[in-house]
Amino acid sequence: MNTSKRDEILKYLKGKNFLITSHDLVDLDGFISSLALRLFFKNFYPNQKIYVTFSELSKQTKSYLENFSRKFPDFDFDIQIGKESLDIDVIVILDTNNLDQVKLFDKSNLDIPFVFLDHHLNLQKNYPNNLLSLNLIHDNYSSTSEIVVEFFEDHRIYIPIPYRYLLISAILADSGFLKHGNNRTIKHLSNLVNDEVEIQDILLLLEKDRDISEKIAQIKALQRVKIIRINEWLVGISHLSSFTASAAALLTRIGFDVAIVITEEKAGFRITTRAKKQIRLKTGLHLGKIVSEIDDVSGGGHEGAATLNGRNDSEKTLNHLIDKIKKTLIN
Ligand SMILES: [Mn+2]
Repeated sequence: MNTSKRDEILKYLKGKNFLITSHDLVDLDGFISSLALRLFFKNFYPNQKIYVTFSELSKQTKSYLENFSRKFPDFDFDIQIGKESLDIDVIVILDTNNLDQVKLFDKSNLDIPFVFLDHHLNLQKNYPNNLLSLNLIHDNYSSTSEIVVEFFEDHRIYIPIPYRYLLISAILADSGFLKHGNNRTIKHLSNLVNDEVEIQDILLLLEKDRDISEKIAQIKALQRVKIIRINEWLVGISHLSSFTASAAALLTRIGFDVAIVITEEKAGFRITTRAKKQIRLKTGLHLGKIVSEIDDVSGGGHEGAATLNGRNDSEKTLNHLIDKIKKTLIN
């Protein structure tokens, strides 16, 4: 499946210098899929310049990398942070198809062609310089890393051990330790595991130590939560200044079917949403679609997890969001 599309991308990039990047505050999947994709292309195009640059790493990515570097002290990440590369012909953007989430470039003057490889809902934005026909966007994959693994599988290219650790980590992290995975996810993992890979070591690498500020944030989110009941479903709404994703996840763990956490920022606001699987299956709720349909904000995501960013009236956007969720739940 999609072999020809992957080959088209490969062909297109031949002879070009390019940059691989991902969304801001890059998570493990964005970070690792970028690294792995460069490794793949280096096999074919050893003489082309291939850069990997991110605007900023997320806290979780940083802490994972500390653990990883202890296990593989000689591993050279060879990445740049926050620096635009000059001599490039193309940009490959991983793990998002929303330019608003890419902070490395000013999107208003992005005059270099670019292509998306992503597993979020296709927003079909038709950006002027997007090489639309080369986009590889599969919202039925649980991670971008899986999309990248298939490049290696097409050409039976051996993946070195450290990269196996990285890719398995990314797939586990993004699939919520298989909660959002499918048979294909397990097949990919099984291809990545070999005798030199210890899955228990990988689980250790992925362990996050929650610091006290995160614990306080989660407790505050609980103190502030408002409950809306719609038939048999519970929607929880809270607000926080940081750790919104972990607070939203917490709310769904303690009993809310949908969690909404608002954060006011200097330049606007952000709303993080999560929905449990059961409510999605029974009602067809798709948070990614809902947030992409709200006016005057930019948003995207998956069925069960989506984020939106806005500038002006957070109250109005929140009401709009709740109305849309209600409509889905009542129908
Ligand atoms: Mn991802």
